[in-house]
Amino acid sequence: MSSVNWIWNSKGDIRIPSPKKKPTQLYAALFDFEARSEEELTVKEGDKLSVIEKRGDYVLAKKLTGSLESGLVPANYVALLRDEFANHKWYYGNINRQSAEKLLLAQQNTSGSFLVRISESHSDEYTISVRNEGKVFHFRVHRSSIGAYFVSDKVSFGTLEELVRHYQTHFKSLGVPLGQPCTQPRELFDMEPWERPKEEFSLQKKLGEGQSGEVWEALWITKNLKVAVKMLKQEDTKQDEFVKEVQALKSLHHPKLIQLLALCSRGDPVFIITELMTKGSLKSYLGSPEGHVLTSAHLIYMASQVAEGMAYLEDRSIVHRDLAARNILVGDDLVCKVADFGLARIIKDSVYTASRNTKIPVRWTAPEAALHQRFSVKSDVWSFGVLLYEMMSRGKMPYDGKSNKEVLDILASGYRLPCPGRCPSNIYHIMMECWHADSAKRPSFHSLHSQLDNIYARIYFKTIEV
Ligand code: ACK
Repeated sequence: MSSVNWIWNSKGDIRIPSPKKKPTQLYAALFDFEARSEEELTVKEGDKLSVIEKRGDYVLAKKLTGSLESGLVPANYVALLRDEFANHKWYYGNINRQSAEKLLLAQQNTSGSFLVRISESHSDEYTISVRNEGKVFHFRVHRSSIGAYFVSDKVSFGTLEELVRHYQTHFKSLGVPLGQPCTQPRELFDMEPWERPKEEFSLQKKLGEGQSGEVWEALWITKNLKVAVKMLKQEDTKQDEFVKEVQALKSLHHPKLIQLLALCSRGDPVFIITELMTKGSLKSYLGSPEGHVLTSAHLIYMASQVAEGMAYLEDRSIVHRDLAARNILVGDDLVCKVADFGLARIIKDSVYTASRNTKIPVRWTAPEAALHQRFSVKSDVWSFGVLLYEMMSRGKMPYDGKSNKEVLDILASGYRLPCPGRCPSNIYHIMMECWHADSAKRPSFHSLHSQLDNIYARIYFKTIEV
């Protein structure tokens, strides 16, 4: 087990140390890019950049010559300079299949337009994506054991450039002609549709204060739609936190996850526009008169929806890291949605190591995450158990009266939260499974969803009593 230097702050929360710095990587800009906001970086084709980190569809890059400024650049505007391909117009580096298709099918491209990208499943291989008669075809470029490039094992090439040139002149052997390299649309295809002017929103009622700023109910005037506006003061927010939250929200679509609708990212404060949930957070709902009359059946129905939303994140290896009743929003007819992806990270490995001085919600956090920063889908499952406890106890604070340090100590000695009064034993059994000391033995969100759904169905059809 690694020894970690964690420190208690005055409130008893744990602040976690910075991980070791990753070496920077050298990139080149493939196209001119004009910054549209302060957090973006203007680059000229050919500029050499060091990439500090990837953030969704963007990279945080620093110029290596001239002004030495840093900022966000769309990931498809840069290519890793580990190879000679970065200088080719057809080389699009690390873009996925979907983005390649979107680009190639855009107006400015025609049959024969093509690009080469890094293969999604094998990072040392490439894929040629070609447009032909309104469709996009993808050809995997394999590497032989001696490093040669080939599409068909009948003919191989020393470099990717030779391979591309070959197929540009030998149309038939690929089946579809390779013509001109794909050209970029002038406007940015990803960020623009989300960005709206602030004048389109009329603020109507302050709903409350979240961790990162005020939340308002507003009217989206042009759409005549009631929405929630989360305001982020630039001085209070780390720009990178904001970008992470937005990137995570943009790519996720599920009826049990709060949907991002628009952004006003110019000026201060920044607005994040999401769907409005009429009953507010589950935490406050549980404490309201309406919340007090909820039966176990209602609560199980709601918990099952949360598990469903979390199963969607589980499938994408996305760790929420702050799953709790305060981050679930309730709508009409007891609809529940998972919100606040401020702490979410898209992870490639199954365990994410938290970075920087992130404050963690100890009472909801699995011991291996609180003590050793081992955040994973399974640490979210632990938090789901605590959320179930909050629900079944109608909003009680978990481990009430104990300090964060005491909580960690008693958990280490095997103690677990007790069964709340009126909580059916099969639901408490699920909570206890979520709190298994061995994270691998905790259930998946898919299994939690189906267990809760089954229990709900059995109550509903009166085959069991609670
Ligand atoms: O518990 P609440 O009433 O529900 O108070 C908090 C407050 O804003 C600060 O987070 C409420 N809130 C946050 N997002 C939304 C939303 N999308 N719809 C409705 N209320 C929201 C939350």
